[in-house]
Amino acid sequence: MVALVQSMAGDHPARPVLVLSNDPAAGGLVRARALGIATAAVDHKPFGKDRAAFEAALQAELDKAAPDILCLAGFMRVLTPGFVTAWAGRMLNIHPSLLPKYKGLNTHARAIEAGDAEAGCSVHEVTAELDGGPILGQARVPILPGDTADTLAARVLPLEHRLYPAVLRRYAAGDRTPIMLSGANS
Ligand code: NHR
Repeated sequence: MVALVQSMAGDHPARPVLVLSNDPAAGGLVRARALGIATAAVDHKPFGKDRAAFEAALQAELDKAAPDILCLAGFMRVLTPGFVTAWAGRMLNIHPSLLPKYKGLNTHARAIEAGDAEAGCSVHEVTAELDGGPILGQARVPILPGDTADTLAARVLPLEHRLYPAVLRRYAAGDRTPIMLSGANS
């Protein structure tokens, strides 16, 4: 999220208008405020299993800020088709695997367990199919002997911080050509 916010300056076609979290205690809200960005939080817990009511509260915050594009970054609540449809073609996510491999959770552990030679991250459009929308960019790194989910995540993270801003810049300008990054040192 910080990498995205900081990227939107100068000749970038977009500007950040709101950082919105489902966790009122999220550290990212503090960091966003320090960067001068408006913030809001909608705690999902009081809504229990009523995802639609939670999303209506999210949408109310979004209506106030009126963003053109939504970027999920570490957002861990599955969104219902109703919300996703309202934002069709305007919502991105970064997922820590080389999609279509390892949709869902615990991606790095699953890549190691499978004996894969490579892991990485994918930026994709959010559709009703979880982690299944069109891929807009990927970055790959080698999986090394002795890797754990944590060491692998630490190798992927700097590439996430490069890939997502690069994809957003092009997406905001109307370019959906996928961006592919690779290499442990790239
Ligand atoms: N919603 C839709 N409709 N489509 C996608 O592609 C989505 C989405 C919501 C979030 C991010 C995704 C990820 O990158 C994302 C993509 C959370 C879960 C999940 O199972 C799955 C995928 C992603 C994020 N969430 C549980 C839930 O019940 C809670 C898990 C938890 O809190 O740890 O919502 O990883």
